[in-house]
Amino acid sequence: MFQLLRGFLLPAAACDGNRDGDSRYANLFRKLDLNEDGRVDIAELQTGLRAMGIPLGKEAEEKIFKAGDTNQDGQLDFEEFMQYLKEHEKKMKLAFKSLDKNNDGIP
Ligand SMILES: [Ca+2]
Ligand SMILES: [Ca+2]
Repeated sequence: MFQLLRGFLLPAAACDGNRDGDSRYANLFRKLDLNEDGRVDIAELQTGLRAMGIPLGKEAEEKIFKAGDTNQDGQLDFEEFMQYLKEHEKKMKLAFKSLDKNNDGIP
């Protein structure tokens, strides 16, 4: 989990502009979209998380996927993906902050 938070949040702390945020999401999305069809399905999400060293378990992965898939077509498009991350990044940042006791950006 820390690995994800680190790679994901530290660049954001350095430059907090919206455009940078979007390209960060786009990079992550491209990484997850293994067959490059512009959508991430649950298998790609699972594979991606595992490749990043974060096997959350089937149940948690399905929960994330369902929460993100707002039109329930079984795929996450970029918009859904970005929306999900935007909503959850705040929470992740808070969690990260509480771990980072001396505020140097490293838990
Ligand atoms: Ca795909
Ligand atoms: Ca969808």
